[in-house]
Amino acid sequence: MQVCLVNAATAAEFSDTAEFEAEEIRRGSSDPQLGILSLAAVLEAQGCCPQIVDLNRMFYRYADAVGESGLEGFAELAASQIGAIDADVYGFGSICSAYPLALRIAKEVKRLRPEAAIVFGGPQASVVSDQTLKSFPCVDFVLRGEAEESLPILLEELFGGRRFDLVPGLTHRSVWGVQRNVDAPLLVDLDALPSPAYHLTGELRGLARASLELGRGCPFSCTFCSTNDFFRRKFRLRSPERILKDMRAIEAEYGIGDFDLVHDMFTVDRKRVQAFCHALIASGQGYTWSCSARTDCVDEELIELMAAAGCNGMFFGVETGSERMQKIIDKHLDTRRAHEIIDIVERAGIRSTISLIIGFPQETRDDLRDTIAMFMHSARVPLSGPQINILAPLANTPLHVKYKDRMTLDLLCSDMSHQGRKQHSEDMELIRNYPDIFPNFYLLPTPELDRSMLLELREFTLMAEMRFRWLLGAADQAGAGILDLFTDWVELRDTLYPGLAGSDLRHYYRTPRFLRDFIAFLRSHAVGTIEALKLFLEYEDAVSCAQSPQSPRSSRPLRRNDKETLDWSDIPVRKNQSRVIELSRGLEEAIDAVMNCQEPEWETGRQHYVVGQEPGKKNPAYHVSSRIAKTVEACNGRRTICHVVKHLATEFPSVPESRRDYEFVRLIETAWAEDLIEIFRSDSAAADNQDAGFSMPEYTEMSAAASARNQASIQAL
Ligand code: B12
Ligand code: SF4
Repeated sequence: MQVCLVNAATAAEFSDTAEFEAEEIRRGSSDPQLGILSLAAVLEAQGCCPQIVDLNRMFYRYADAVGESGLEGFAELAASQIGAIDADVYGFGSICSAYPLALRIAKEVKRLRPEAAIVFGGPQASVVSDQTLKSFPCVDFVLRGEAEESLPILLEELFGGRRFDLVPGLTHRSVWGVQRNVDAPLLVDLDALPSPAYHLTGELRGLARASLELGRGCPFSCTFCSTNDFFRRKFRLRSPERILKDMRAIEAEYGIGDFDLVHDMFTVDRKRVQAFCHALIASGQGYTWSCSARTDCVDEELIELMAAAGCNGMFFGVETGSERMQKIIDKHLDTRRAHEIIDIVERAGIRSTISLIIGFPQETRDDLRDTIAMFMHSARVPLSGPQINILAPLANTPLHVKYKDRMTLDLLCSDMSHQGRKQHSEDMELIRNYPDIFPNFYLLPTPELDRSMLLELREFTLMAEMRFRWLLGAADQAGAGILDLFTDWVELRDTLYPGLAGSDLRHYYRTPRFLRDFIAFLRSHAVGTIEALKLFLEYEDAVSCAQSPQSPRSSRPLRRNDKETLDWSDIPVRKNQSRVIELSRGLEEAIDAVMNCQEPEWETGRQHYVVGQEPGKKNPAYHVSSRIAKTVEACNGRRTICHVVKHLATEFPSVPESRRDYEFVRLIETAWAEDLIEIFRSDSAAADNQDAGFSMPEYTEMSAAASARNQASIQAL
């Protein structure tokens, strides 16, 4: 019996190049999907070797080859590649966001392989199994819930007695119509499961971190959540020994020591979290890891222990900053305590992600204000990052059940369900025809709040925080808060681009135009006179005026550790397309002021910074001395070391001529040591220079003599 398992696509919804090329999206979608890998490991242990199809990787290969104009054809391509795999059973994983796509692919696979069985499983198919079988004849079975025990039973029946009513958790067709068998019993001992079959896909190869399942089940009952019910609220944790065993195996095979530990709510049981941390500390392995937590299930002592055990990231679903809404959605977090926990996690040196939701039916402007205040608190804390999502009614959650008759379909739905600019027209047709199967693409009524305002607020806060969090923080501090500032901003935005809506609006916030327009708006707004804000505006101007370097052509980067001797013809180039700027005051003081909600206390005058373009870096400005600034600025990709040295001679005429070569090459070396520049060598140019009698004798001798002074001189510069 041949089985082909297809994971749920989490990347295939992107319709323009800028979207699918975004680094974070690529990174997220290259993570292995543990559900499919766990099932594959179980089947493998029973002697069946399943083939795994990774739709995300397939999408990227396809998108890279065809570009955005050909993306519409992805479902057909995926189906033809899956259909080309000779299998008796095709098992599809599912996630709400890509459920229409999965069904379109399955329909085509069924056409190509009518004799094979199509089985769906995973979080989305499980909650809409009956409707799926009723509406999509291409799907033969849905195996609901955790399937490590039930999938082998189904396969046995498929190729044996075909007594499908004996398969727990199965929804299937019978002569009486769609039948829903009783749920499969819960898997209590997760240690008994084999480790995910990472080796079948090689997906971990080349990754910096690995996902590893820590456990399943959250006992809470938030009204919008779908996972609590899926894992039947039964909190289960794998033992520390078992986790450590898997970590060691992953490190040995793939060299990875950083882990994303998957569990919806790891911190429910304090004693077990402590036991896990003590085991990690005692192991002395030095692994690092991140996890999910609730702000009411941790305190300072536990957070410090987690940090000592290698925790480097915590995800908190805080959802709303409003006490009133906390009760309405059955989350019941103390929002003041949530603010404190963000600070405690920061002090422990752990990154935190604060996830928030807007668009609840009962939400008022005051509730929204509190949520934005929570967002801004996280934005002000350097190691914290806020996320804001528009509510998506996930199928069969209490919230969906309550509002299923009042859902509306809009141009732009929740980013939870679709993050791209355009939904495929065939998806749209399915979504329109089957609201019960795809409710997550709909929006709920928000009688107290204008829905288009909410959609724009989400784009605005998210993009502004991502691109200029400190400027946003200063603006928040200066006036009545970001929500009111946003209202003023939208008035202007609407005059600039009247009628901008839907995916065009989402796109606008991702373009440099937004930054330009918003900066201009702030200058004309009352908050623009505030000291810290003025400095951030100066910063944005300086960055936009400064030039990025050129990439040198046909040359190879030198590696510092190889200790190769530099040559006059080598080309030093600023790293990460960085720019060099000069500001009238210290950026650090302005950032401190925003972090602490105070007025800045300026202690310094003009300052220099190298500003890199490193995606995701919170403060990309690196403080340097004026000499290093001039040096790095001169490394524009068009000058050789020889030309940079000549250029610096004009910048620093007071340096005696006899010392210039040495001093200026030392500056280049220092910038290299500080990782501000890279040095490229064109082998032909080096040979040409030698022929022409160029060499760097003074530099190499003096450099050796000066190496002991290296550290001191870096600090002095
Ligand atoms: C890691 C994760 C991700 C990763 C990887 C996705 C993945 N599928 O693994 C990333 C970051 C990419 C991701 C993204 C999203 N995620 Co997510 N994610 C998770 C998370 C936290 C863990 C998944 C996991 O590894 N679970 C452990 C494994 C063992 O369980 P499992 O995957 O469910 O698999 C079991 C069963 O489902 C079943 N099964 C699975 N596949 C198959 C296939 C067959 C044939 C069969 C028979 C059975 C079967 O058997 C498996 C073993 O028991 C879950 C929550 C959770 N705790 O599960 C949410 C979850 C899957 N995500 C969810 C959502 C909504 C999203 C997003 C759409 C929204 C968002 N913005 O976060 C995006 C995707 C869209 C996008 N473009 O980005 C929802 C899905 C709800 C739903 N009804 O579909 C979940 C359940 C969380 C929630 N909020 O409720 N996610
Ligand atoms: S605490 Fe998190 S995982 Fe648990 S029910 Fe609430 S939202 Fe879901």
